[in-house]
Amino acid sequence: MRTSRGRFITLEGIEGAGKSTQRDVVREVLIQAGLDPLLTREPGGSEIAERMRALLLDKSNQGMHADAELLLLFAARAEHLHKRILPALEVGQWVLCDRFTDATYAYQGAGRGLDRARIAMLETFVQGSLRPDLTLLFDLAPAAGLARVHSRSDPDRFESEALVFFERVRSDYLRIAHCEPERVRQIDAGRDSMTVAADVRRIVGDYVAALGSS
Ligand code: Z5A
Repeated sequence: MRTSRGRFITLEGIEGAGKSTQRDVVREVLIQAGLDPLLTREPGGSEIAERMRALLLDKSNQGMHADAELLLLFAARAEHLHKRILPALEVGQWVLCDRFTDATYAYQGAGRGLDRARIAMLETFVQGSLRPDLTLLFDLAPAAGLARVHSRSDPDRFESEALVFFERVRSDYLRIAHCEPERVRQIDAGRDSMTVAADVRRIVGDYVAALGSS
């Protein structure tokens, strides 16, 4: 199945919420619908953007100014958009991206305390009118998410933040979901992976079916 323009689906949530795990479920639903989605992530997703990601996650860059972090994220996003996301959407391919600009509002806006209006300005500058068509927000208590990722590996620069930082991030994600209920579908990620996957299959399946019948 091909539409004239591809659809842009994003996955959001705090660390350990299960985005990577559930990305495979979304991909499977799309493939079953005859689509061949581009899987990608932010920050990163293209060669130069991945180098910017390394700078952003590197724990030895602890002193990075919040404005520099914000600009670096949008610089990486510009690269990623022009090199991979837009070319795919333009030829009708669907794009499935692990995190996008909602993460910037949540982490840099609420987490770091940067002005939302400045983020909105950069969003329009870099993306024009492009916004995700569908966003799955995996909502989880930060203590539970951090316990999942800390048992996995050495924490990166973001994962080294205090619990209160992630509480602000989570609250802002919930604010966004409240403001845009059509685009952002909130999923309780505190349940076991199979139960979460059933919700993901239903939401994405319904979304694809609705487009097919419209
Ligand atoms: N960032 C930003 O600040 N601003 C921005 O604009 C953007 C990003 C775009 C990217 O790091 C960092 O960049 C991110 C925000 C910042 N902060 N951090 N850290 P990343 O891509 O490396 O990190 P992540 O996106 O948070 O990925 P993650 O830590 O891997 O989380 P996840 O993908 O949501 O979870 P997962 O890998 O699927 O699962 C984590 C573990 O939990 C794993 O062992 C699973 O087996 C387990 N898991 C998953 N689901 C479950 C359930 N349901 N029950 C029990 N255990 C589970």
